[in-house]
Amino acid sequence: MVRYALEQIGVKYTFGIPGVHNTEIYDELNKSELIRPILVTHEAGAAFMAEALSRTSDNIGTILIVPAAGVTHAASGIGEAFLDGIPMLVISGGIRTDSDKTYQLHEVDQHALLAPITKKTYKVETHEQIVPAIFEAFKIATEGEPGPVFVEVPVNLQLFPGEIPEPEPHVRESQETELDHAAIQHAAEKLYAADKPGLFVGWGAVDASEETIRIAEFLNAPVATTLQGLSAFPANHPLHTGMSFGKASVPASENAFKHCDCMLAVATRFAEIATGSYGVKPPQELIHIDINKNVFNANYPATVTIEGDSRAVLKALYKALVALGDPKNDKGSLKSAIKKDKAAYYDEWFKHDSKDRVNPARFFVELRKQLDDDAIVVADDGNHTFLTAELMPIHSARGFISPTDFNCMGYATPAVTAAKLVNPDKQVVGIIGDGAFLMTCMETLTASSLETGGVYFIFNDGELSQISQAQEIPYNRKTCSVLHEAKFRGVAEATGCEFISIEGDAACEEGIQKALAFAAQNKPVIVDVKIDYSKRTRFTKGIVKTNLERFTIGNKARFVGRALLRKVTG
Ligand SMILES: Cc1ncc(C[n+]2csc(CCOP(=O)(O)OP(=O)(O)O)c2C)c(N)n1
Ligand SMILES: [Mg+2]
Repeated sequence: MVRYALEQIGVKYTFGIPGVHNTEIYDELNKSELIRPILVTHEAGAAFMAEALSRTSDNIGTILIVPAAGVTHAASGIGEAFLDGIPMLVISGGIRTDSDKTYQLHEVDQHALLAPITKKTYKVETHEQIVPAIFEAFKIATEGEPGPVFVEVPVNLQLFPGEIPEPEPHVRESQETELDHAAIQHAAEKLYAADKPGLFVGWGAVDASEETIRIAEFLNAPVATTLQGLSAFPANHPLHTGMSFGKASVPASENAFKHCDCMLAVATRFAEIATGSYGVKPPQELIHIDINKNVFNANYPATVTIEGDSRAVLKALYKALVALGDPKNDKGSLKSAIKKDKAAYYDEWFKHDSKDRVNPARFFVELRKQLDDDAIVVADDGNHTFLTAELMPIHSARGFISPTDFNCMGYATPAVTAAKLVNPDKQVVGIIGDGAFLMTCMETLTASSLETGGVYFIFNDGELSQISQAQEIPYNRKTCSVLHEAKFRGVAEATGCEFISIEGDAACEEGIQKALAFAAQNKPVIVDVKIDYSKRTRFTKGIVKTNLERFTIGNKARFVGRALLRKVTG
């Protein structure tokens, strides 16, 4: 029944580890011609892989795990999918429900464990419930704002037969909703009347780039993205400015949005990262489109809210705009100002002396040069994420993924493995902090077993930098954020990956070339990049400033006082 249901909804891979409560399901999947069950090294990796699969393909990421211990291991990736709005099916075995014994192996309330990080959980009680539960789980996982859904299948239902009627085939329901045409007309009029309109787009608009481009061009409006939505608007478009706007954003964004008088925000929740710790100030005229109405007015008040799928709403909005008159022209030379600001930001980085280490801007310029437009870049969570956001232009929709609102380190290594598995014809590269790599690096073994050629660029700075940088000024010490040196060549040897070391700027071109060449032969490659982190990102500088400004005078004095004291006393 489980195999039938998963095949019906089009699942091609499951990720996980077998145990006594799910081997019957594994045995069934082994017989399937449509589904390949994939063995991982840790269930956190399985969940991150499923999450990345959902983000980079039109399929749903599915994990098949043991109860309790598998569930808690996988919780990191399930939580990421939940807070980032990514569909996922979580299937686990369950303890026997036909036994009068307690203290069974793996006996905990899994539903209570998963309730806060799933859209819904199901515990099936009869054979007959299995197929409908999985179909419903799929529907809930993919409708509205997507997310993970959990289904527990007790092991006795797997072990022993039962009589049930022939199950129905799966029919995918249409998710079209009525559009609020009055609100769309209202939004069009406000945007058209604005002097300096601007667009801010998130992950939910990732499949609406075409519509977003049309509107941006019609209005001659700058486009900023969230971190998660980095690929929702092509960075090589002349109206693209960068991640976020305001003081935690790159100069192109900060300047282009400085006098913005009407903002069209699409599929963003104005969450902490995207707003630079809520340091942005959207204009009073804020038009907010989202599929989840709970995000409206949550952090910033909106003048017009439009609930719905971003693509459908943007299509209608463009139509309404065109009916209002001619496209706006670039009289203020917005595009040339963006271009100039972007070039100046790179220059600022090039001028920074990285000594004998790799200058992040040099690395990313070289990487961009060598990657195809449709390549997929996967970042983990840390300083490297914001360097990627600021210095690596992403050219295609779904061409960038990273753990965002759950913000879970360890995401990128398994995510590269899965993204490459389901996109064998695209280049897939990870930008992975050394600390994050240490958490899940064994999923490069999974890549070896699958013969997938992902590239794992480790930004090796020896620290948990996003944290150690924040510790530097207030504490003048880096408690627990300096890593013990790891020899990543050894990881490559252990997992059967190729290994390349990039020690300075001069080695970038050849190192990247070699890595992509190995990858093209389906060999996973670990690249140890001796990166220089001595220059801060705009994001880090911006959020530090914003957070300090928000402190009360008393707390500000306490923090600044301690920092000064520690500077003197060491
Ligand atoms: C699971 C988890 N643990 C801890 C953190 C807190 N944290 C956020 S960024 C960061 C540093 C990451 O270090 P590294 O992977 O080396 O990346 P870098 O910042 O050095 O680029 C830490 C510890 C987190 N986000 N997730
Ligand atoms: Mg690091």
